[in-house]
Amino acid sequence: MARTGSKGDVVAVTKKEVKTRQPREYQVLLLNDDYTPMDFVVSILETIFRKSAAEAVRLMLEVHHQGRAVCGVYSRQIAEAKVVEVRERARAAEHPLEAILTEVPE
Ligand code: TYC
Repeated sequence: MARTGSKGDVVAVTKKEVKTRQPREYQVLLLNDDYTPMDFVVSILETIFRKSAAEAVRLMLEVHHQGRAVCGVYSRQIAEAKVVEVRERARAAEHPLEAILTEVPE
């Protein structure tokens, strides 16, 4: 880019740095409750979070015992869609299962 300097001469202006940021990532967590059947949670983990049968059982038990567990890490748009999908599937089956999203710290 060319600009006119203070004495009227033409000086070149060069941008030294282009700052970039990694896109933020979001964890989707499932929350425990006393009513949602274990096999329903396993099927949510297999279908919405694409876990193997063994990993789905392991994660379901982690939620059951610890109260919550990270089930996947996604872009914000995908993470929000997963939370909505869990809620819709759970409500359609009349289960209180809840999912939440948290930002992965930079
Ligand atoms: N605690 C539930 C039960 O005993 C099972 C469960 C696991 C519910 C994980 C929710 O996210 C959950 N039936």
